[in-house]
Amino acid sequence: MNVLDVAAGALDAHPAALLSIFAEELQLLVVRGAFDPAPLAAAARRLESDTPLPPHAVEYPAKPEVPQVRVLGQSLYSADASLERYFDGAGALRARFEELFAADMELAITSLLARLAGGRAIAPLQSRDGRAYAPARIPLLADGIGIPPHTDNEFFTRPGFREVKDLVVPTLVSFVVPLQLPPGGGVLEVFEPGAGAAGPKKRGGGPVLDEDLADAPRTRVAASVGDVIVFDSGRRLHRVTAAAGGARLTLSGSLALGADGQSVYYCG
Ligand SMILES: O=C(O)CCC(=O)C(=O)O
Repeated sequence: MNVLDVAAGALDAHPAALLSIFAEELQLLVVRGAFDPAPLAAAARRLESDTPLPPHAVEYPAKPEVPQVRVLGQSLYSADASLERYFDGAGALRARFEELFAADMELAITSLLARLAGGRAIAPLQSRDGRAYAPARIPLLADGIGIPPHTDNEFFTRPGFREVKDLVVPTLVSFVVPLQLPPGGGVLEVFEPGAGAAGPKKRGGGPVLDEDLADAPRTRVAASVGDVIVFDSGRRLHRVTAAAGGARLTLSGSLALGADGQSVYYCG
């Protein structure tokens, strides 16, 4: 796996790192010290205590019966085909972000990504009728909860992606901004190609499960609040181990190259 672990101050040496992920030359990028951790941690504390998040079952195609991951903002992969509720929520989410973060986080993240995008614009995804997709989502993994193994390109088969699959090249890359990391667990693991494949083969099909991955080669992503993780979530099997000793909160979103190849679009 090709990994680039770089301090935010040294990013200018890697002006097309994001494009390298789409091109499958790089799988994982960790930008250290991209943001001041204090306002991120403060937002996480508020999210945890003041405002209980609405529960959302995260319907990962890999394992829909997993315990609930709560998400502020609706993930596009759990939206229905009408997208009515998703678009209503997207506006509310932008307003909530303004209130939660001292800085304009959408601008801060897109400015960072633009430094890695080889001159491509980083633009919010818009529907054909001009409605704005959500900028990101905030999944909250309570103690004991993780995200099961999956690859994000599977989301293109979901009802919420009905329009998106015509607007972009159907390969997703994720960005993850940790807001709060638990003392144990809650670690992103990115696997080598073919990891765990023997399990579904033995079962005659279905998804790769946690128990298939015991000996699978992987990269565990050690990050801190203030860092940004960008990785080939579309093609690389990945999971987040169960949070232990506290909750894990991240501000996360998906990136895709526009169908014309000139812009990189983001959505939650
Ligand atoms: O929260 C993370 O570290 C990864 C989230 C994830 O599974 C994804 O972006 O597809």
